[in-house]
Amino acid sequence: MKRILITSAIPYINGIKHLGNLVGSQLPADLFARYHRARGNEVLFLCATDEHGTPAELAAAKAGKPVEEYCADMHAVQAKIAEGFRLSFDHFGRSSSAQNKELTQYFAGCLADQGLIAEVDEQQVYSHADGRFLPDRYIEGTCPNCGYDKARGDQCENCTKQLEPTDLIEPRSAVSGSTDLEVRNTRHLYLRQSSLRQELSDWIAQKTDWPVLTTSIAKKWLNDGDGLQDRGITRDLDWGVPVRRGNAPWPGMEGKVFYVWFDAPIEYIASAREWVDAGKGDDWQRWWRTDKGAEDVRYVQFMGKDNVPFHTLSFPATILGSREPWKLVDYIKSFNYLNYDGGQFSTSQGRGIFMDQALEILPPDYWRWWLLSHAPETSDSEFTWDNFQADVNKDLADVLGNFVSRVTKFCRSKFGETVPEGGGYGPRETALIADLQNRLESYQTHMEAVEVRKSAAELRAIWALGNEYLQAAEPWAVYKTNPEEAATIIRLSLNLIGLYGQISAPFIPDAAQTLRQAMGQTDPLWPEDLNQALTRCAVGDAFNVPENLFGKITDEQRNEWSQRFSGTRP
Ligand code: B3M
Ligand code: ZN
Repeated sequence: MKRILITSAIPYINGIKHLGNLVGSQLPADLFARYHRARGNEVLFLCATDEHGTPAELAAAKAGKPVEEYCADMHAVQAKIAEGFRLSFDHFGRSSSAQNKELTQYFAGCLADQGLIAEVDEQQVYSHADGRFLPDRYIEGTCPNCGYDKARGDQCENCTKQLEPTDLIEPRSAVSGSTDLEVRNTRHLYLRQSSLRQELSDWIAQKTDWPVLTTSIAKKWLNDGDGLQDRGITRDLDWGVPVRRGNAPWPGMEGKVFYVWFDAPIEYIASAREWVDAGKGDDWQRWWRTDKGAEDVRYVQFMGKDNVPFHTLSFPATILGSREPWKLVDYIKSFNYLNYDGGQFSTSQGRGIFMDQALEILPPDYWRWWLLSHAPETSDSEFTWDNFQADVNKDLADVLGNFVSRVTKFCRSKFGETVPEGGGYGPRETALIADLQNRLESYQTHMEAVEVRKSAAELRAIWALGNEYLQAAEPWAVYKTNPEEAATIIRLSLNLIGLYGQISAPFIPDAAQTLRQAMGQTDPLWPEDLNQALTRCAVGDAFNVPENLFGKITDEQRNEWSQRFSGTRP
């Protein structure tokens, strides 16, 4: 039995994620977790909400709620939607947890003890009326380039020019509108990650099995020079992990918090502590400390490509720099972007389909299947309603659903709702089982290698084998002259349904469960021995006909939805 630690990038708290976010981290992580659990491995699958930083403050202000309350509410919303998609986290934590505060401060203390923290004086805009320093995007004014009067201190969204707050004409606070601003000195902590450059470079050089997307981004940042500059890990904000050196105060850092990207990955560890504190597990160090049992854990992370630099360089710098035996990631699976109907999904513009909306119109299996079978692995991929309708109807309704329906209904009408006896297998059955064996092995190989699309393609091919067999064996014709042979065909076909209920579960957990229940198999047992798996539905066992496993998406629905989701979300 292997032990596998799985984390998905933790979604920001400021709103509901779109399907592009889902397919780039949480969903493939869930696929992998479900697969490994089904193979009998010990899995710890963790995720959380990323709750600190300016975006959370801004979103809370917009919602008219105190930030703590906003985050608690949105965490509950995201957790419920995650359940809706059947994301099987062992724990869905919160980066604002007490556990993460303590660990973040602890890591900062370790890094300081190792001489890896520098204190740097900077200049920043202070607002007297607000009584606080303003992050760049909290400052508004007139763009010196195009004259737009609502340009932000980091960028003008009218002409897209990148700005410094001091470039703005008549700058004012976006919080209060006050123009009583001044540039002040402020001291910040910097993580001296440039001194870890060689160590990180050597570590990444060993990772020859990582996806090219992951290593190419990591190497670009390492070799460009500007990626591994020392980086500021503190901010002048109220909302965040207060800056402390372990459990001691940090002189000069009063009133400041750690930068959200410093504490967010530490939440991967904190989430395991939350899991234990919630009574769901009894030892988190066994997963995270190589001196406490984690040396035989395989740790796999999932994320979109924009998060790769933080996971290949920044977070490993925190871990390595602590000089303590924390578990480093073993494999980083990263994804390109999913586009939406000729453009990009966009949270800020409300463009595309968001997770809550998706569940309002179709059950999770439809989305899981389409998204995973089109995962943007080697390049960006695109969601279009035509393609979604065509592929879901073909794969789920015509191939899988149709097979199940034809076999069970035919059996019910000719032999009743129990597995018929029939005789021994002929050459066609032997050939089918050999094909299944090959396909199943390659399905497993792709799953082990975290090749999502290839895994989906194999599963689809395994479903298709059932249909092809049925088409060639023609039990409905054979029945007229040789009912015993027809019974053999149906006995094997019913067992195929049971098999599908086992091996399809990582992709389409609900439908897979329906199939297993229909065949009287409640336990998700992986077919380690295929021949044995194909006899689990024994002669005389009862089964049900699952009604409407997958309805087809009609043209009317497709037109209505593509219309409904063509604009931006209000
Ligand atoms: N919250 C960004 C994102 O959701 C960020 C990931 C943090 S992973 C530690 O894409
Ligand atoms: Zn402008």
